[in-house]
Amino acid sequence: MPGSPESKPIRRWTCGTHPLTIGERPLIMGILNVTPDSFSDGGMFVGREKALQHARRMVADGADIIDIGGESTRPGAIPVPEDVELERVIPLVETLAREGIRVSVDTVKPLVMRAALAAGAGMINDVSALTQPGAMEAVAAGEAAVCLMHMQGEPRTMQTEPHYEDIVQDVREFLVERARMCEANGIARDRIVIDPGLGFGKTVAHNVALLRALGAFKATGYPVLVGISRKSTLGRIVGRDVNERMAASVAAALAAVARGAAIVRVHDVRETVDALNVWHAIETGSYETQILRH
Ligand code: 7PJ
Repeated sequence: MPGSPESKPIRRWTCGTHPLTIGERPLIMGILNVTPDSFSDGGMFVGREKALQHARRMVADGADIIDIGGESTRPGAIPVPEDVELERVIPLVETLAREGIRVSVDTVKPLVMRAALAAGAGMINDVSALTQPGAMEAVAAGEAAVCLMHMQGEPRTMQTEPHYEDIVQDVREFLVERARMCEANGIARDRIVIDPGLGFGKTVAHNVALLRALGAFKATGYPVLVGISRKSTLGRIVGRDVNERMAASVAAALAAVARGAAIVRVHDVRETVDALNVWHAIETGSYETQILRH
């Protein structure tokens, strides 16, 4: 069966000081957005406390990693200055890492990467796959894991007529090339995760094709991360606004895991965990809870 636990190789995955095992069960990455549009009510302190509470809630609901983003990468988004991003993200990394929570930082900036690693982040999640000058060196200097994501163009313009020769081949080749480059620059293989970058310079058809072909990404040997939660492709399929896409997101996460995703990046941790636990029970015949709440 695709996605049944026996079919997945199990290995240790370096994620800073909190190693994880990849392949034993799907891992859940909970999304923590600290861009002002997500926390528009009140000043930084209120925002910070709320953000921490939300992170702890997601961990209690079964999240393995909290992905903190201080710069919006949504289509059309404008870049944020370095000092603003640092101020939004680093105090959260410090606090959560001190509490023993695994943290990933969603950034493209080498300076933010270095600060995040020094503050205890276990993973750097880079939507530009370490292509910014200095980014590769910043990650190589630490021990944390890295997620290499594919994006065509840049957030400001990426949704204007994305084009590929062959969507699956093009994206996979790019990711394998970036991963090899990382290895050549001293980032060990067991620190690398790849991500097809759903919604980043892709049409609905491209995103669906990539999800259907996740097996081709898994076959590279690198663990695959999938982020589809609440994205417009799901809106297009079900005809719903962004805040009404929970069921669609859970369905997509399940389908991604069934096709080989090792990590799913989600907003709705509790619901995703429940769905994956039920699916796992039916796949294996064992109803011992697979993903535990805390
Ligand atoms: C992704 C991401 C994704 C990874 C965002 C959103 C847009 N990082 N950051 N993969 N998406 N690795 O969540 O809608 O798909 S921001």
